[in-house]
Amino acid sequence: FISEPRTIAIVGCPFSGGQGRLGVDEGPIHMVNAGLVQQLKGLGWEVEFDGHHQFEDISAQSDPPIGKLKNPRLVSKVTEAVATVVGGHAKKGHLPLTIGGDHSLAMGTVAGTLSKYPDACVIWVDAHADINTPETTESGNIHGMPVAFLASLTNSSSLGATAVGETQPFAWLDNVHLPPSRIAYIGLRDVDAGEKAILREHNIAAYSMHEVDRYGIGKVVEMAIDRVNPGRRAPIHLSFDVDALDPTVAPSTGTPVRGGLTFREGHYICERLFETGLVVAVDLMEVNPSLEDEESVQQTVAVGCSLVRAALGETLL
Ligand code: 5AB
Ligand code: MN
Ligand code: MN
Ligand code: MN
Repeated sequence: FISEPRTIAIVGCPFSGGQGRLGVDEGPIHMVNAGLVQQLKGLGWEVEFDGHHQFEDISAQSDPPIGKLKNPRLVSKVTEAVATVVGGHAKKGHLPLTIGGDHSLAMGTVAGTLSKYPDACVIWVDAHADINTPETTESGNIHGMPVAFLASLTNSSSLGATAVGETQPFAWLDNVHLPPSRIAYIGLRDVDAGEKAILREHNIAAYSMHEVDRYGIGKVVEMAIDRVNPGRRAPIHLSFDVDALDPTVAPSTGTPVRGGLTFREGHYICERLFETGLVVAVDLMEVNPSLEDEESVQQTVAVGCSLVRAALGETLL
């Protein structure tokens, strides 16, 4: 059913419009400059990388907030383009590896995965649940909302009024549906009150740092897989926000939260998912090389590359 991809297609997404801090758009450039392509070739993959996406033709001339949402037109257009690119690679039988950029990009990556694998499930590794709706968001930053759109907990018509004749931003996502039963979180520790209500209401599989402490990461990963992928046959999309790691491990990121995953816990998740043979797409998001000192930047970029290698087959022995 899943023809095991032998080729990785790197989708570099220098994009920061889903949040307010400049620099996260430099994340993918730094990871590629750190040697990611060679590292993945070293694991035996064919690697296709045609340069970073520039989203050149995408500019929202005038992009005032709609309701609380910031840069809605730009984020909608960029993520729609990402969905097309990721879906295209997946349909060719390649494994798309998307490097961000901010996590709003996952609206595109997961939609792209679903276009090829409609029964895919998502393992979302993050300090945050990224499941705010246009109603619950306090920041208005769309990188805190991708899961709500993917799971159809909101849709384009709930954004509020746009100009007459304007295409509603995110209308392209309205017929994308990731059932809430196919999302599992690992690493949560900074979940907004509105998001907690949503997780409860939809009975979404959520393993916070409390569960990691209680059961250990080994058990948590098995529980997460079993909840979203009971027969262990469905394709898995791994969306890894580097802020899931503790800030001492990955300091250069826009919304760090203390009490996170250790270096090994983060890598274990990636290694174990790869071992299932079910991973069809990987995202590594939210590395921001403009934050913290040079050593922290190097450390964060290196850990980003090493998480990706772990998710794509690097083993310790
Ligand atoms: B990230 C917050 N929940 O909605 C919000 O880094 C943070 O992609 C979102 O996980 C963090 O603004 C988004 C407070
Ligand atoms: Mn996060
Ligand atoms: Mn939808
Ligand atoms: Mn995130």
